[in-house]
Amino acid sequence: MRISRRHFLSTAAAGLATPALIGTAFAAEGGNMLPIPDLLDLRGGAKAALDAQAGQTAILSGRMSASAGYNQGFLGPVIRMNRGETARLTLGNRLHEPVSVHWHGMHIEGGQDGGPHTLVNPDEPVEAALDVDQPAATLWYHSHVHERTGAHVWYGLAGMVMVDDPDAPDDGLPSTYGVDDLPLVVQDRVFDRAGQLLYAPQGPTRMMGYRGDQILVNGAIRPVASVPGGLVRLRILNGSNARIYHFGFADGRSFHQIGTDGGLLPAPLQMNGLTLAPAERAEIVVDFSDGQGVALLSAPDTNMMMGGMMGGMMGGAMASPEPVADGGVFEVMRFSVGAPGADTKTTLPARITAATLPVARDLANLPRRRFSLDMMPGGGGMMSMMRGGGHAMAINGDSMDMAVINQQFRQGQAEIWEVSAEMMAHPFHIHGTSFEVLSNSGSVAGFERTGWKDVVLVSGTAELLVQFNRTADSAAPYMYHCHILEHEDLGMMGQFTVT
Ligand SMILES: [Cu+2]
Repeated sequence: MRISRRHFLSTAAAGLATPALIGTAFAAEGGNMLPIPDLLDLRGGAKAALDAQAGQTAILSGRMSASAGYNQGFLGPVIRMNRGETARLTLGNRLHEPVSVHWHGMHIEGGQDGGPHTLVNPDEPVEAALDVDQPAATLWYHSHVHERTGAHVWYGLAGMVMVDDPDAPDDGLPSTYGVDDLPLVVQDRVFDRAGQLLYAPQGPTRMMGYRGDQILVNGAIRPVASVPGGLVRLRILNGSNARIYHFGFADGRSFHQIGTDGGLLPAPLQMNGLTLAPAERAEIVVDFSDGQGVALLSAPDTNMMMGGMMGGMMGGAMASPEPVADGGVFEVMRFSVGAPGADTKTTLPARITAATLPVARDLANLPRRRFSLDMMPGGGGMMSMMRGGGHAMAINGDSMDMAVINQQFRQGQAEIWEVSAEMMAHPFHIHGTSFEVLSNSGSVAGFERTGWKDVVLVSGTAELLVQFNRTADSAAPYMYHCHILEHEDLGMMGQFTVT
């Protein structure tokens, strides 16, 4: 569901007079400096350790919360890799349960993919070697253990990946990490009265996805980024379990999108509003050369089952705080603008070198498959679904079963997937490749707007052009699933081989 410019602006305008400060219990929070994650730089053959560990983190000031992270107490470093190299890591686990490290968006073999069959058990380090061969892109990594992904990501087992292509032309885009090229991992969270991160989906908050009333960027609540007075590139990852953001700036300024999930677009795309569903990424360039600071806002997430009727009906049974903002726009973070630096860019190139993939395009002759994202498989009814355990949701009627391979594909064979969503919009993700969105809800956005994707928000039916150039066997198959993590954990996932 793309929000139109007019819709965003009218919603934003309504919210601007009285900015809906969110999280009433901790309304004074926010305003700290944006944390810039450490870089774990694997370029040039450097090898590094990535250890899942428990933490105690002051996300709310003065209150420590149990949390988890990779190499740190909450979230993880930005991991940087070069195309054409093998990225090597030793994956460790100092927690008390198995985790994994799924490389979301990477075109790597099933055995390298870090899905639910390739666990990292406590105190049993695993050597990982990732053969990086895809266009430069903003990707991410997170734990992906069947029925535990929602909890793992919520408590912090996630981080960003930047793939660089040393052979790609330098299009003059802002690219100084942490200065004019900023990673922004946007997540919503719930805290209990003691200030502890709280993950307790049940009833409607489980069925519609678990959303929080506090917005974190790189682990800090509504932070402030100090940026140079010129062009600044923002690599935005929606790392939330379920929340869809409709971003825009408080002063209505336009910005340019330059990249989507799988890499760069053919040309900068001017816009005022940007929708990102869970796990989607966007690279945008914002012009701060006027020196004016500004807040990044989001319109509320309206992706509710049956138009929110469930939430209203079950309101008294809500097990967690209400989602952010009752109908209001809310603040995500702010930017304060300093002087331009020596390397600050001031003009965007008219064309950029788009990501390319070798995919057959004789669309009329391609095989088709259908995928139905089912919230009520077997017609078991609402109450049975709400009580249901790991099998309450499904794809094509089949709930995720670790012992069943749901589909088989041929390496290098392009196909058209027709994916349809039931009862809500679902962000559909495919492991192991990037795809092109041929149509969505009956409209054709075009490659120049969508680029290569690995997540698409499906409301109605989407047609995807899909081709796998790597393989996955039945010991470590790829997954396709809804990236509302509560839906994934409830079984809206399937697994497949590519041979
Ligand atoms: Cu879903």
